[in-house]
Amino acid sequence: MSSELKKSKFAYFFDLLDLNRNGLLQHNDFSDMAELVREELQLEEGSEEHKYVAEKAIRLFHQLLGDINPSEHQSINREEWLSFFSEKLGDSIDEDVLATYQELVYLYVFDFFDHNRDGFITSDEYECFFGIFKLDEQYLEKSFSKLDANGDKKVSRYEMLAAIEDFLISDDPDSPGNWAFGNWQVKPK
Ligand SMILES: [Ca+2]
Ligand SMILES: [Ca+2]
Ligand SMILES: [Ca+2]
Repeated sequence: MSSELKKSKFAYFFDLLDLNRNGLLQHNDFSDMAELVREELQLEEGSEEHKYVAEKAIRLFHQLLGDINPSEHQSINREEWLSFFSEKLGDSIDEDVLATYQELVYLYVFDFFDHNRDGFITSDEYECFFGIFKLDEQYLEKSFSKLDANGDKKVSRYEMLAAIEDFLISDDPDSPGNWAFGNWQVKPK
């Protein structure tokens, strides 16, 4: 069992990654995401950089498939997702699972959006993240300010990793990291 707060964050994260919003995490959610990033970064189709983005996008999906072992081939449903994360990051925390997903989520949501590769996410770069995942922009500013713990108008790797950890395991409704990916209380469109 895990708290209602955690459950709603896990559910929100599933809905966010389910890019085509069909209730299943499948290969195309991750490859389409890579394609959107390719367009955004204006990478040439088939270039080394494009391949790098595509491979990295799929890594998260492959880890999920290996860990969740879904009943349908290459397709993870919401129940399977929730039961995996409730078991591993619920009342007792599996530190290995936490470390693995903290890093993968970091690579998935941070690295891609650091367009100028300076090691920081600015609010413009974060806006692009909101755009690709079709998140409600009215929460953009609030989310960004929660992530930016030291208030220097940019989010460092350290700030992002701390926020992701909070997002994944914090039971505190006031924890700023709950806001890492927008407002988890509102289902993404
Ligand atoms: Ca989907
Ligand atoms: Ca940057
Ligand atoms: Ca900062």
